[in-house]
Amino acid sequence: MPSCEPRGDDDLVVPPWKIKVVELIALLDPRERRRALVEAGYNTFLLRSEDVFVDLLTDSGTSALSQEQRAAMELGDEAYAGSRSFFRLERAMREVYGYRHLVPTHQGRGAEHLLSKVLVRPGQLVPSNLYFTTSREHAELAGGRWVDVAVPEAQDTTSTHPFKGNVDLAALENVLRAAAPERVAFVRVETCVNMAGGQPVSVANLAAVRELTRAHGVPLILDATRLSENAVFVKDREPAGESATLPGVIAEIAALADGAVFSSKKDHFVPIGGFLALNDDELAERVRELVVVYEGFPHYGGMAGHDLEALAQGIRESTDEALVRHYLSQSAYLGGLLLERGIPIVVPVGAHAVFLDAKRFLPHVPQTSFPAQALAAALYLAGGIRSMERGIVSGQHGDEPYDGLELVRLTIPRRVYTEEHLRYVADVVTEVFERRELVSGLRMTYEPTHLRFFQARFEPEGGEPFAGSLEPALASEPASS
Ligand code: PLI
Repeated sequence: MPSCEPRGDDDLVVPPWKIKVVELIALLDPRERRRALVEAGYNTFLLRSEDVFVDLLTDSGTSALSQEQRAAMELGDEAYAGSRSFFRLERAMREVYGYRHLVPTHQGRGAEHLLSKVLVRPGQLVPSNLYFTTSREHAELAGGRWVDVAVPEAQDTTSTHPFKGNVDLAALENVLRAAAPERVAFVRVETCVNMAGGQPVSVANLAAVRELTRAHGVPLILDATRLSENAVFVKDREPAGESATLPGVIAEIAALADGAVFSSKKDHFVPIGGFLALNDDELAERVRELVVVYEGFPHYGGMAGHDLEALAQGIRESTDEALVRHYLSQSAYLGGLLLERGIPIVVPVGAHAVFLDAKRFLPHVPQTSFPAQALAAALYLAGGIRSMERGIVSGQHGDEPYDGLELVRLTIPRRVYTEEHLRYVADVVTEVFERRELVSGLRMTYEPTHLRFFQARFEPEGGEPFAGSLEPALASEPASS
């Protein structure tokens, strides 16, 4: 039962917002869903949004704007240079995160690109708590080599470690010791590690990473994309966080790093935008030299003036504890429903999504047959739910063998869906779970060179049975005309 304050881990918090504008959605009939899925090559990225009922592909750029953000957008100063909107954004960033320099970019990967261009030289290492797809790609395009230094629990979907986003300090120290300082480009620590299930990093761990990087003279850069949620986990799970305010913990985490990359499409509730924040004057100058080549003038960096305004307001809203707690309670609630029904998910439930463990969900599908991709396709077929593969398709690196996490992400957009939607999602996942033996694997028919998960295409390994076999589950729905 929902409450204003969460009483247990899985309790929904009553939303601290009400809905003013709605977007209608509709569930296609089963035959139409099958047609849409086949046209999309069994890749949920390639579905049209109008063919989706509940869209849990991503929390990126899919939040509802607040009335304050919309009002602020009216003030957008579209001057090419010296825009008032830039200075309002800079003020908001400094107030909340405390960094000296702000370089806006069109979204997070724009900031990753600039960061890699200025910090990574060929052959240098980038140690990180796991990886994010675009973060690793940019470091490697600049000639760097990604090194995973996450704690082993990050890869264990059943471990209840409260901070599975932590860095393995011994592993990091080994990397730093073995390499001369100039061989390490920077250490990257992601808050609420996306690919591990949205798992937080503790302040104690981050402080220890700070010490190590300082001792070895290597910059420490956060991927602070989901910093607000991480800060709430710190408040709830770390003794030092208990008496602190949410803005206090956010500022404390930010202060432990030399700079941060933000995809503002998540915590900052904007459809587009991101930035690189830095303390070092000279580094910031070098980034500004590049931003004009790749993004735009340093006072807009690929965003419109009204985007800068929505982002400035969004940064402030991301420190509102009631908003962040409600958001976290939605993931916890959905995860709780699935756990009650014996469905294998990543525990503890993380920040922005519930992650189904496809290896345990579909034990009969070998990883080489893309079980998470197949499961994401089955969820769409069964109930029009769009989710995202976060397994071998996203994670496999070149020709290296991959036996890592094989997850399907049910990602919750901020301020968008209600308890009824979440219950519907849980029911559809349950239905597929009950008929899981009918889901067969896929084979890849088209593989793009870069970030293949976005546009790869698949077909069922066994011809048609995959699509056909789930249809009995849909017998209660009206037949298509
Ligand atoms: O999608 P961008 O370019 O604004 O941001 C890239 C990016 C960087 N870091 C992290 C941790 C991300 O999660 C991230 C983007 N994530 C997406 C698109 C997602 O669906 O999770």
